[in-house]
Amino acid sequence: MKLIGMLDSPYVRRVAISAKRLGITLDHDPVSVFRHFERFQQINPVVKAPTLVLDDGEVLIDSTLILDYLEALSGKTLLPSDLSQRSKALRLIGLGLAACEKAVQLYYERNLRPAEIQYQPWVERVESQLAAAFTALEHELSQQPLPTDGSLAQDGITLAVAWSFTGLVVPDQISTERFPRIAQYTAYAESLEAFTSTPMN
Ligand SMILES: N[C@@H](CCC(=O)N[C@@H](CS)C(=O)NCC(=O)O)C(=O)O
Repeated sequence: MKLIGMLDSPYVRRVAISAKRLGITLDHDPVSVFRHFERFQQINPVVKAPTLVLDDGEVLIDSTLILDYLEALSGKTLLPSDLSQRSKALRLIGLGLAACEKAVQLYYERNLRPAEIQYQPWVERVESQLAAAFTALEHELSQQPLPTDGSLAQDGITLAVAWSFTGLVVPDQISTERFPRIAQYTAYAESLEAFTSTPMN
């Protein structure tokens, strides 16, 4: 199986890290959705990262759907089976994915759209949504911290990947002082082998 996409994409990175935690070895082809658009198109005409090409040639997209497939394949899961713990994990994952989406939108707005046609109300809306996602995540961690005992599940992976990615592409939007629990948890996650062996850049 081949994972297509750059690790500076939070979605590609969460799949790559999760696969390692599930004990699945993926070949990785770091094709960029921008710099290698035509090459990406040949693999997947929709040009979405991550793309997972299965051994039989089937092409999957969307990190959450790819993770669903990899979990089914491995017979393991990175989600709690207890329903109440599962809903807490799903909330963190949803917030982390929303943060990724908003950071990506802001990055595209700043780097792809010419300055003279940028629409400030849209930028401010996205910035407020990004801040809201991290504020909610910080609150969740204040209510129930994630374990830092060597364990790593999908909520922690997605949260840490979202924070590191935001710090990479729109660093002015976050600070350790404002979101200390997220920053602290991310420092823990980034020190684990699954993360250090899957660097963003
Ligand atoms: N919901 C998707 C989002 C994937 C996504 O938007 N990836 C970006 C890279 S970070 C991408 O493919 N961008 C190219 C484009 O949308 O044209 C997922 O979880 O995989």
